[in-house]
This record gives sequence, C-alpha cells and structure tokens, in this order.
Amino acid sequence: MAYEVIIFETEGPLAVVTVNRPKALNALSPQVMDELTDAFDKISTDENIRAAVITGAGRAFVAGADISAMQTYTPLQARGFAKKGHKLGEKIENCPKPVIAAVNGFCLGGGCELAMCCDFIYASEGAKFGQPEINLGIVPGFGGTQRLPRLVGKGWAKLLCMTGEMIGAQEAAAIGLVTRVFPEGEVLEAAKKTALLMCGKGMVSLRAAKQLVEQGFDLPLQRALDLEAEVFCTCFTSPDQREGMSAFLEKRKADFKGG
Ligand code: CO8
Repeated sequence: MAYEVIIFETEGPLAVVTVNRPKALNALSPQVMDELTDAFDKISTDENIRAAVITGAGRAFVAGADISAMQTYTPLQARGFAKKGHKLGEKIENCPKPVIAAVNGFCLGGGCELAMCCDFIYASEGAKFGQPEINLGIVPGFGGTQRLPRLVGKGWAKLLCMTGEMIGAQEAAAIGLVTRVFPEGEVLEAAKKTALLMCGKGMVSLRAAKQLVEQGFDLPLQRALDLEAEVFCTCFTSPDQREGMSAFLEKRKADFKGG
C-alpha cells in the first residue's frame, strides 16, 4: 500500500510511523486508520523490524478522530469506524514487537486512544491529553472508556471522559497514563533510544514479556500466574536463554540471535 497520510520509515531495526496530516492536527480519518493498520501488519511480519515508534507531525500527536468525516455518519457507519479502531488497537497490542507512542502536542480523543494501545507512552512536557468526545455529544469509540480505566483507574477515567477536560503531560504521568516526560523537542529521540535498547534484547523473551502483561492483565491472578509459569518455562527452550545466562557468567555482553 502506498502511504499518503502517514510516513513509514525504517532506521536499522526500528520502524518510525508518523501520522502526517499536520494541518488537521493529524486527525484520524478512515484513510489514516487504514494506512496505520497496513503499517502495523508490516511491522508485525517483517523480520528486519524489531521495534516501532509512533508519533505525529507538527504540533499534535493526534487531535482525535476526524470530526468532519464523522459529522454525517449514520449509527451503522459509526459502528464500522469504531470497529476499524478496535482492529488497529488489537494489532498494536498483539504486535510481537515493542511499540512506543512518542507524544508531542495534542493527544486527544482517538489520539489518546491510539497512544494507549502502545506498550507505553513517552510525552513531551507541553503535550496535552484528554477524551473530549463528551463535548461532541458522543463517547470515546476506540477503546478509551475501557483502556483508560485499566491504566489510570475508574475515577480518573470517568473524570476525563465525563468532563472532556485536558490535562498536561506531568499530570498524565502522575496518574499513570504517561510513562515518562521529556523536555520539548526531545521525546522522539528518547522513544527511539528506548526502542533501540529493546532491539538488543532476546526477541523471544521480549515478545513473551509483552504478551504476558497484555494477556495476564485481564485474567484472575491465579490463571495469570499459571500463564506466566508456562511462558517462563518455554523461555528455557530458547538459545537466547543459554546465551543470556552464559554471557552473564562469562562477564560479557549477550549477543542474542532471536532464537
Ligand atoms: N478533526 C478534524 N479536524 C480537526 C480536529 C479533529 N479532531 N482537530 C483539529 N482539527 C482541525 C481544525 O478544524 C483546524 O482546521 P482549519 O485550520 O481547517 O480550521 C485545524 O485542525 C487546527 O485546529 P484549531 O484551529 O482548532 O487549533 P487550536 O490550536 O485552536 O485548537 C484543539 C486545538 C484544542 C486540539 C482543537 O483543534 C480541538 O479541540 N480539536 C478537536 C479535539 C476533539 O474533540 N477530539 C475528539 C474527536 S472525537 C474522537 O476522537 C472519537 C474517537 C472515535 C474513534 C473511532 C475509531 C478510530
């Protein structure tokens, strides 16, 4: 697929995906959603890509779903659009590689929902987060009412979804929505640095760690612990386990081959 509204770049093992509609503050049109879905299919299956960063061009990460596209939706079209979002969210969460959101500027509505699908969110100091759908007479439709309480608890999720208030990066970090805050202009480089750090880890254990947190989170604790024990023991079938432990004992840097 040729991309028109996103930019897809690779830097060694890293994919950098930029939502690129700066004049509309990177609003998520159906075309943006389709191109992002295609990009994450590629990221999941291309063996040369080991991690991804998603960001926005200009003064926003993403200021929400495209309101001009949604204005005339019938209920059925709205459902279809929400399902497109859910499908993309699942692709990012189930992507076998780490995905970091590097948030600059506005991160609202569908933008905040997109960021929450990533493994964690890095934000610049001036970033603004919110779920302003209530001001448009709708509710979040791309996972916001469900992923937000899982990240920040019910009280904050309700406050954000029921008032439409925007909060800054520091407050978003204090409630657990954002993982780290960086000075203006530094967030993308910081996200790339962390992504590259993860590229040097064993791919089997990296994938397993993501999968365990993702899948275990919604399970009862005992079932989640059983799952962890299963995955923990399969790590011991991988060459990366032998390499990682030998390297530690031989006091050298591990050279993981991804097996
Ligand atoms: N959709 C379409 N266009 C937008 C959007 C948007 N979400 N946000 C900004 N724009 C456009 C503006 O219309 C404007 O265009 P133009 O220059 O042609 O008039 C341009 O971007 C710049 O915006 P502003 O002039 O408004 O810039 P300000 O700095 O004054 O304000 C704000 C910035 C505060 C971010 C403001 O633009 C704003 O409030 N935007 C809307 C935020 C919003 O309500 N987001 C939620 C949308 S609903 C949603 O996300 C539902 C998710 C469901 C997803 C389903 C699956 C994908």
